[in-house]
Amino acid sequence: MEQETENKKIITVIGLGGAGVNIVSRLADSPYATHLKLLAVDTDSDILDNSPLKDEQKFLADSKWRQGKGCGGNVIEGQRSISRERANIEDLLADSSLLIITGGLGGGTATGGVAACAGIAKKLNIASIFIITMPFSLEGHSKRRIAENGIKELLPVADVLLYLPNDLLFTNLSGDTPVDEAFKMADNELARTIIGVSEIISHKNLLAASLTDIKEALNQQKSFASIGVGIANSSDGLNRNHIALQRMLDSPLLGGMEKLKEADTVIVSLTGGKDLKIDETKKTLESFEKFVSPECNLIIGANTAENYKDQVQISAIAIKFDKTLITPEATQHMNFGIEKSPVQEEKPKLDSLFGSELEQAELPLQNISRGIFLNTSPISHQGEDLDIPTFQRKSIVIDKG
Ligand SMILES: Nc1nc2c(ncn2[C@@H]2O[C@H](COP(=O)(O)OP(=O)(O)OP(=O)(O)O)[C@@H](O)[C@H]2O)c(=O)[nH]1
Ligand SMILES: [Mg+2]
Repeated sequence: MEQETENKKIITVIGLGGAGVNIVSRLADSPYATHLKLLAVDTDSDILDNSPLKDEQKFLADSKWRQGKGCGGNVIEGQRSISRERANIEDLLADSSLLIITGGLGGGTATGGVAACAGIAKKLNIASIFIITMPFSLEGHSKRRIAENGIKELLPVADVLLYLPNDLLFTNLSGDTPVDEAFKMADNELARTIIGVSEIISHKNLLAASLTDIKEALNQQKSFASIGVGIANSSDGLNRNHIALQRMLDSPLLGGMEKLKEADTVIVSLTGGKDLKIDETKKTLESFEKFVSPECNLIIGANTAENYKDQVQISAIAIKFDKTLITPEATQHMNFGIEKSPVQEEKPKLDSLFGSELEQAELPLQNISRGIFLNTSPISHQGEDLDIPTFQRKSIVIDKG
């Protein structure tokens, strides 16, 4: 049985609802996502028709009852529609070893459907990772509430949940950016995150972490995660690993080095072209021990892939297992992206930590304190995201690829 699981390594990404279909469509454009099986599932036929995905990658859910018109923001309908397709979705997932589900919470199809998808994955004994967005503040309270309720439903059944606030994805955009354009950029950011996660899961050569370790980490109930992805190529300078690592640590979706320090498990992966050097790679990955607590289960892996040529990507998922009862208040605090991390303003750059050789003195993590923000509510429902450190706003890298 375990042998069977090890052999079958198909990672399926389901994009659920309108946002999910768009994110998966972006993945289909990316040369770095060719190892992923992509599926777009929606109750809205227009959204699917407008997607450049192939017909066999599209699945119109519950056409009998919804008649291809979507769920119009009705979460109960979304839940019913995806549940009615349980058998078909099981068939679509029959060959998969891991399921990544993406979409935007706040509407009907994805908000209602995510928990049903998690249930299907559980039944098939497939680990499930949810990478989903929370609505913009400007979309209003009611969407936010719908999304938060969706999170509460999802928590008990998802293996890993990364939920990313749209506000954070957009902090580096000017106010006059057209909404369509902004969503496209968010789709790119989400697509990049999904590729990062899948790289972590599928690392196979150079330094291999065992799939069993990873599944064990992912299969824990009620785990909350944040992710950092950093990419660098030869045009960034000689030490691409160093730069990719710095960008990973600056990654807005990670929420700061504090997230690494607090994590129970950190899975980190480095992917590069065939020119990737083993010693330099090991050094970079091993330096991670300094970023995490001594009790942390650190899983590291490295990959080479043809399509990376002179590029290096470092991805890290910081997972914290929840030992408390989930309350609505707690749900707010689990919003990783937007959680205030004033400490990041003080975060030293790798250059000063590592010197040019990446071989370093102790990181001053012990000195980190949340200061006056320690007991404050991390989320602003309405206003701008002025609490997000400036460097975070600037460091979003939009993948145009
Ligand atoms: N990244 C991204 N987010 C989007 C996009 N469109 C909408 N969203 C976000 O996702 C949330 C849900 O919207 P949809 O995906 O359209 O909703 P749905 O799941 O299709 O639900 P129904 O249309 O009600 O059936 C919205 O509140 C937005 O925050 C998009 O194109 N890209
Ligand atoms: Mg829709």
